[in-house]
Amino acid sequence: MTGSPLPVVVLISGSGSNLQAFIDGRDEGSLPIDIRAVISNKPEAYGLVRAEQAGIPTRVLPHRDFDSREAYDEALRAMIDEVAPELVILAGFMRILSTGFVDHYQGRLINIHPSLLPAFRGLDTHQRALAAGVREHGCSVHFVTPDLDAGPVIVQGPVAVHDNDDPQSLAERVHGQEHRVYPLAVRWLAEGRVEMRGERAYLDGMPLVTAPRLEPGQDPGTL
Ligand code: NHR
Ligand code: GAR
Repeated sequence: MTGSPLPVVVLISGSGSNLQAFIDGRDEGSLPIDIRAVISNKPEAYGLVRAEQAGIPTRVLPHRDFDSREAYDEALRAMIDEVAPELVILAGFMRILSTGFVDHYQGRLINIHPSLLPAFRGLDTHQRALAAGVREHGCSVHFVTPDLDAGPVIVQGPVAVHDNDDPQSLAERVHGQEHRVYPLAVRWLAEGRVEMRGERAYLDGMPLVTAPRLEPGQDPGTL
């Protein structure tokens, strides 16, 4: 790996299994990032333990301490900018972010959403996918724009839906793909291969008219 690692901050609310995938990639040398801080809006998030075990500074910013979304987002922005990341990664962060916050990090803020966007924006995606009877589900890494779950997609990780799936079994299969595609997208950003221009994502200078898909079992190096 050449060049200096990309400074990032990871925002979480829960288990932090995607955070763990970043830590593992960093430790294995396949992901050139410097995780400057992990920030959670929930003090009990298990991802904070994962960060501490990996020697990464943690911060907690409970949203209940603030009167408005704007006040919360202002404090969050100050906390992030203190460590000067070039990329802010939402990894199971469950708070909607105001337009001012999103605009401040334009092109430097990404999320993983548990559906094949534009299908199933919002919450409870696995249950809704099963109720809709789709044969294919998955996850999408996208640049965050003010419009919820509507920013340009960088890469998707499809999974097959099985006849006997329940929301939990389906979520587990999607998680397997999340832990493959999210580090891949971050690596592309760290290598300068992906960027957002206007309302579109570009890979190697080419507009992503349809997002690349990493199939289950496919080697990420082939994309
Ligand atoms: N903010 C903006 N402006 N745009 C996006 O695309 C965002 C975002 C903030 C978070 C992640 C997202 C997802 O992948 C995300 C994308 C939380 C909610 C939500 O309704 C919706 C989408 C996402 C994250 N949150 C409730 C709220 O009032 C709280 C829910 C809870 O605490 O359980 O913020 O799906
Ligand atoms: C992931 O499945 C992610 O796609 C989803 O939360 C989970 C977090 O898991 N994100 C959202 O639903 C955002 N609204 P993790 O904490 O183990 O990484």
